[in-house]
Amino acid sequence: MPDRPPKITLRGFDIYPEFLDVAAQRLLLGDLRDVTRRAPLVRHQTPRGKRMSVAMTAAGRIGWVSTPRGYGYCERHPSGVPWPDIPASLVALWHQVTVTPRPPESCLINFYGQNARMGMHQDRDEADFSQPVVSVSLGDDGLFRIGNQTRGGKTESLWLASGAVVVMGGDARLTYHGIDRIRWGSSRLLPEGGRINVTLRVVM
Ligand code: MD6
Ligand code: FE
Repeated sequence: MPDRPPKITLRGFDIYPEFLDVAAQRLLLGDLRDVTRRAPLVRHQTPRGKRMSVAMTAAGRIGWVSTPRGYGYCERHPSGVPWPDIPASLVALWHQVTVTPRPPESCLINFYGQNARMGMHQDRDEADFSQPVVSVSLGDDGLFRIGNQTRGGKTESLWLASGAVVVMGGDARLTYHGIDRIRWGSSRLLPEGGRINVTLRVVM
């Protein structure tokens, strides 16, 4: 077994900048393509009627969707099909970087095109904040900004490259965070460019 990849801690987030090597990134990309074939990426509308710049889909018993009527977890893709199963590779990764006995129930897949970004937010649509959220990044670098438990205040940023894993748990579980921009063309993993971020969560 090779050694665990290097880990840094920033404001309570555990960050593994190079958790997956290129071979593992390619395998995961194949698993995600199997999901998006059955549950295609969608650019949701926010409750304020704006289209999100990030395109999303999900795997697992429940996925997250947004419409002008509200947002939250839902048992079906907007097309009406149930979400595909979470790829086994991601369930294994979850158990490598967390200590919870519970398996992830939802895997959100976010795709960032050239000008996509994600504003500062808390992940708080889940029932149990003692359960962590784990993210994996693929493709172009994304500038990840970490703030505080309440909106505003000083922030710190770092670039998440392809293969990076972030664990948001413990005291950091409700910390504000977002993606300011991506560095278009910085990775060749996705032939058409862009960035994928998947997050694994216990929802119920
Ligand atoms: C992203 N990530 O990296 C957005 N949330 O594109 C998140 O919002 C996120 O990376 C919770 C835990 C880890 C994350
Ligand atoms: Fe988040």
